Amino acid sequence: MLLKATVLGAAFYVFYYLGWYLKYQVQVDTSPGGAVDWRRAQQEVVQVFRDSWRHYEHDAWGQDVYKPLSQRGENMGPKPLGWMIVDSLDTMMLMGLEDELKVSRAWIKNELSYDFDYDVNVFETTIRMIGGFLSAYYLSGDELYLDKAVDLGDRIVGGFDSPSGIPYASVNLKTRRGKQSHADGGASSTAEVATLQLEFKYLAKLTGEALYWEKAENVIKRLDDNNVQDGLVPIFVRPDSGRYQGNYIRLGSRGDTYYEYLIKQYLQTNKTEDIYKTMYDESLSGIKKHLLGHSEPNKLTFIGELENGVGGPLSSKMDHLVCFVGGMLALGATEGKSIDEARRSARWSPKLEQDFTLAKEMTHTCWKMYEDVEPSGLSPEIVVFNTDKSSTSDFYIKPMDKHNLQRPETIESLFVLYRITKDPIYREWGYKMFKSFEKYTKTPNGAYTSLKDVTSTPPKQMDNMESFWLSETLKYFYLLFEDDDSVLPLDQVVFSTEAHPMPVFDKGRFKTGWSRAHHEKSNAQEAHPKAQQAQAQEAHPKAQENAGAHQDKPKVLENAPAAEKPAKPAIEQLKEIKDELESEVKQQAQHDSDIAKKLKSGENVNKILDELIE
Ligand code: DMJ
Repeated sequence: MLLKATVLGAAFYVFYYLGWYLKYQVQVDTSPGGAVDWRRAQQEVVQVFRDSWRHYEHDAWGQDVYKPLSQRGENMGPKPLGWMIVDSLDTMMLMGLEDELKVSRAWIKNELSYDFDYDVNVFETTIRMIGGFLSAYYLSGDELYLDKAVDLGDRIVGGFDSPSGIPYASVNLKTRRGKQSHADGGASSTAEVATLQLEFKYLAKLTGEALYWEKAENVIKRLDDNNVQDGLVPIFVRPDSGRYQGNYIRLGSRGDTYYEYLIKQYLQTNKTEDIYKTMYDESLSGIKKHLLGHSEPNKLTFIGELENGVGGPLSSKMDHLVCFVGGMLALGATEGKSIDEARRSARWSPKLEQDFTLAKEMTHTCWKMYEDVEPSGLSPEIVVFNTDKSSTSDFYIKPMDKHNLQRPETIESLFVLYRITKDPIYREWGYKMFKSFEKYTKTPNGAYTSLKDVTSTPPKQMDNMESFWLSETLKYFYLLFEDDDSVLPLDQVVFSTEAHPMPVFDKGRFKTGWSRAHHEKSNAQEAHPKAQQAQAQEAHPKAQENAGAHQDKPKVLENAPAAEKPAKPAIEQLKEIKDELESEVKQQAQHDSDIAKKLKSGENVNKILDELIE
């Protein structure tokens, strides 16, 4: 008996240990051909979303701010804006969380109104709320979300009514009047005013309302009128004059998404608006020329800051926010195709290969900002790269910059790079990052929160969960572990800066309504006068309701969104216009000759005139 018990006990121990070992392997063996089951990794992400959501629902339902440690919430103004709920809708659709969606929709329908006296930030409200509604509408086709986007869009667009058309920092939801920033001498952030265009142009496309389109593109025109050196823009701009304020240049806060939305505007309208591509390319060569640095001892490529403008010294400080750059560069080089396909295409060039290499280098640097940080394996908000030859580590962290807000930029780049290259390394890095978030940002009661200090043991937590944890970070983790490339394909969908997917579309009746003042050659004169006339006639949303605004019907995710019809080649468009004009001329000639015949035959002149008037 004793012998049997000993043998059984030993066997049990061996099996138990083996089971634990295998489980451990699943968690850490991310090597190529290793044991990670990506489907399961994806379900782990869903579980983290669910837990985050469940606690928010329980502690702070409907409120804009969530404090997971003190288990309470609050609103930013007198009434809720839907910050958490609206920003999360498309992630829930993607993950198939029907129950959560149902409750959220009901709350939006019954509780959410924007008709109250409160100043909101134009940029944040656009990217999180309007963007959230628009992508929810795109994925579900549910009109409630479009109606909400239109209602809020009509309020926010008042913020563009400055002397220059550059939006003020804030706008009052009730009066729809813009308010300049209380700080920064009343200037707006460059990134903020130049990161509204995807949302307002898609809103224009869906409603036919030209005002959204014109206001949004005018901002880029006014910025471009400043004719900056090498496409690098200062981070503040004055809504009164449209002039830049100061000469601080960076791709971190207040500068970042200006560059992101240049290339994404080009992609959104199916590569028909070259003006944005030209501007993006200019900026990119400016970045390469003036902002790149390399750390010691490992020569990590970083993008630094020019506190005194072009020509001044390069600071080696880099915000985590800059980490979107890897994804942006990869998207710009390949236009969302796989790298193999892009390389085979006629447009591929040594310059694009160089852009792509930079994309990989920057993504690697951003991964190191996680991997090299002990004990958490999570990046701080800001690092300073060491460039001194004697350095023993690539970067250091200042005491005030040790926090981690569960930001998405690095995982966003990993997702884009993985989709484009299929190199498993990006998933492996991503999975390790995910496990670190899971381990260190989980609160004692199972919610998720941000960190105060990624370097302390254990990492100190902070009492706040941002909505972008749900709308961006977890969405990009989920997509990184998705095997099916037809889920939100990168050449058919553009992700907003808040990770809200919107379709690539033909701009149809809309046109690029501006050209670059300081460039001899006009980039944008493409619209036939007839097209302009048509656009003017269709300015009101209601006029559009039945006018094919949904020609590319939004699809639910199981049937991954289809591409819009590709734009017709210019030569075909010109032919169509020519045919149309010829037929108009013929009709007119026929008409004239009919009248001449009638007059000759002595028909009553007044009758003929009546007919003509009619
Ligand atoms: C988000 O709101 C957006 O990604 C924005 O572009 C930058 N800041 C946060 C995430 O870090």
